[in-house]
Amino acid sequence: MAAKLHSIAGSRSFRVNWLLQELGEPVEIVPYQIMDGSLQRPDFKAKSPARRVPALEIDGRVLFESGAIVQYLCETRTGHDLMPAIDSAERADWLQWLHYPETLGAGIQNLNMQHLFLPKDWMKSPTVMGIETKRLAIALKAVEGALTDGRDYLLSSGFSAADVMMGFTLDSARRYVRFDNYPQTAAYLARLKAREAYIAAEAAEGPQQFYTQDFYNLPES
Ligand SMILES: N[C@@H](CCC(=O)N[C@@H](CS)C(=O)NCC(=O)O)C(=O)O
Repeated sequence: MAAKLHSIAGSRSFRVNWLLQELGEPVEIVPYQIMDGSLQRPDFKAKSPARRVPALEIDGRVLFESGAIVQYLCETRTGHDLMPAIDSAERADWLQWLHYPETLGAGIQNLNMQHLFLPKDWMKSPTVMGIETKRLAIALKAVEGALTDGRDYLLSSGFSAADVMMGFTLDSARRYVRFDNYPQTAAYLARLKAREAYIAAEAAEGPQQFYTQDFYNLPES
């Protein structure tokens, strides 16, 4: 039976969608929208207590929290190179890069709230926007630093599930921080987006509907 992914196109559920494509696992996408109340439906609350996506129905249970789902899939599926072995020298790096995208994600989420979802200008705070943009720019330096030795992916051994967690996140971060000062990161993101599984995941979930601009500037102060 195909896994069922509760998903909003272009949200963190993309990580799980993409990983399932990398693994060649069949997936049925159950679509939601961020602002239409669909996340509040009682049947969804039973699957995701914080009423967030992703939630994944798989192996006779439901899992929420994207990083945990990605790690679970890597640990329960075989015949892939998406996770270094537990006794490998790269395992700790893998865990670090698997979870670091949520540091970036927290900032992106706050910026999404400010730029996209607060309905009235008086609700928005230029101070919060400025601080969160700066914090995101600082957090991105770690990614650029990890790639400066010329490696193609976060681990020197090659592509892994940590890149799946990071790739989606960078594609959102670029809406708020220009990547001109992060050339390795920009090239890395382009490399990830060219992957067959990434393209298949995009096609499976359809276009995202909340970003209407390629880049969001800070308001004039
Ligand atoms: N740490 C969680 C965060 C989940 C999360 O916040 N998902 C967002 C979409 S990217 C969501 O469902 N937001 C709906 C809301 O905040 O109401 C994860 O990685 O799964």
